[in-house]
Amino acid sequence: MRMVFRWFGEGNDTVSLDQIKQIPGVEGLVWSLHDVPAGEEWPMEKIEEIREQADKHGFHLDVVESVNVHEDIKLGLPSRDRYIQNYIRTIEKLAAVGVKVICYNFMPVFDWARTDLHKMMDDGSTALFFEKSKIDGIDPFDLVRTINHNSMLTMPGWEPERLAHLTTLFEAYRSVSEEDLWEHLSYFLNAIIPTAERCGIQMAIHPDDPPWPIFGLPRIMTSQDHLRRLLSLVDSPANGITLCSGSLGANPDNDIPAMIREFGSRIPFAHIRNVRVYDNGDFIETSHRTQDGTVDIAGIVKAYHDIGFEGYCRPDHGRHLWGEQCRPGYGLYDRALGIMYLWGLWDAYGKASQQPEKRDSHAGIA
Ligand code: CS2
Ligand code: MN
Repeated sequence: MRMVFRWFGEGNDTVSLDQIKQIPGVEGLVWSLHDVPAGEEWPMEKIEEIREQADKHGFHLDVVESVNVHEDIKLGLPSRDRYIQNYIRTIEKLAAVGVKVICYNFMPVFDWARTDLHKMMDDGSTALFFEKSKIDGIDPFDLVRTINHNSMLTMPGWEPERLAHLTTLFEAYRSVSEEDLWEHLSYFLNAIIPTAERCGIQMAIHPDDPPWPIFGLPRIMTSQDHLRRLLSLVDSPANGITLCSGSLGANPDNDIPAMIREFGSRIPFAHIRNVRVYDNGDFIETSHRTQDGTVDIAGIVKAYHDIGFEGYCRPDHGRHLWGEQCRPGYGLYDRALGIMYLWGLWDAYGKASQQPEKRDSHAGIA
């Protein structure tokens, strides 16, 4: 298991590279060009800029999250071919700087959705919360306003330019069924996977969050059956999964350890997060500790350990602790605690006997 940490870039993240450097076992950054709109080809100068910053701190940039998919591709419009060509060129450029995994998602209009970004817990921390009845009754425009007003930084997946055309988008999706969306995903994958294969990159789809349709929009990446179908669309190692335990875990019917055992090497990237799911379907993001939520984090790490997982892993989200002012879900403290819990389990499952190579060379001292 290779630990990585999501970083939004200089001036766009409250967590610094110096801080990330001090979290045990983090070897690379999960990054993106957050200011390039979906559908555009990524400029090499901007990629190089991030590379320089990462190099200075000794981090690799093997994992990108996300290269966003333009809505015209998801809608299956004729203009999609142009955007697919841009996507392909971006894959080639990323391969040229050594990227190994590209995470993406195929959710119409909205990426993840929550009703409250700072729900107060009884211990004084706050966390992202999803209230099912509220979503059923809310106007999507209000949700956009809530998300953007409650965050000091633009939330990934909720970029203003993407949401500016909300009415038109809703209109366009009215005639797109789940089967249509599958077809559009298949068209996209058949177009890009040969390039990914040739470049040595694994594409890794992120499941829908939450894993059910919202606002009447189709959602197709929500269960083990769906992930199996995804893998069969193009049967290539380059067509893989970002297995997000937090997204899938919001539906307690999803057995995540079973997915790990079934999909194995087709999971190049693990997102690990716990959620507590309530009887009425609401859920809140909790600490990573198994006992704090509904998701069997210990069982998940055990499954990864058992299959000899050598892919990348990141703590998905964290709570906001100790008064930290940060991008919702992406503070330093709780994600760092999460990493130590994950390492604790991993080591307990068998790696603890591995000692540092040399004890007499002052390794690690500046
Ligand atoms: C992430 C997603 O912050 C999050 O909830 O897990 O936004 C994820 O980055 C995208 O869905 C991947 O395309
Ligand atoms: Mn995730």
